Amino acid sequence: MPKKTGTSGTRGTAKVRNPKSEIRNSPLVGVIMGSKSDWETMRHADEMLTEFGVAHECHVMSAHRTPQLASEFSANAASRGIEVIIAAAGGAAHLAGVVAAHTILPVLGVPMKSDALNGMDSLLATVQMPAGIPVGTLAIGKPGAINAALFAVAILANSRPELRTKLAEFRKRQEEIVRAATVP
Ligand code: RP5
Repeated sequence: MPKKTGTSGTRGTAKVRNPKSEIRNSPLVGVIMGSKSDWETMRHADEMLTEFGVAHECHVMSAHRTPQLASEFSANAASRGIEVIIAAAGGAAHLAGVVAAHTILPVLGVPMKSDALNGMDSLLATVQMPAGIPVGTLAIGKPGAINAALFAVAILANSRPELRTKLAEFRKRQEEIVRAATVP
């Protein structure tokens, strides 16, 4: 059963994930997605941010179904203390680009795997931003969701030594798992 995601990003009633975060109590990362149907993929970003103890929030909002909400959320994110936005969408996936147009915060785009074109449409719509308004685009689907969270952690770690240490430990654990792996 997917966890509940709110849509009230600009109204101060959103649930803060990881409220006991040792990094900070108010959201540092805003994770938004075009549809509730994206949550099954984007919960992996939520889980990774939680693993790193980064306070964040998750919302459903759409560039085409709720354009005003998406614009307000992006325009207000920096003043609310958010430092990175992760935006996921599928199909004609313009959410990350629209968000990036309204903020100078770093925006990471995650293309969702679509039924019609297996996510190629989402990938191209997210990655092919004309020069001037960048969207840092990750891989299609679950790997992109996980890496968007890790990328956000890396950005935040520039000014937070405790996060830098956690990221280095994460890499070390990953390396140890691969080194210890055997095949039948
Ligand atoms: C996009 O359309 C969403 O990001 C989603 O990936 C896709 C399909 O949405 P639903 O029709 O499942 O709500 O806006």
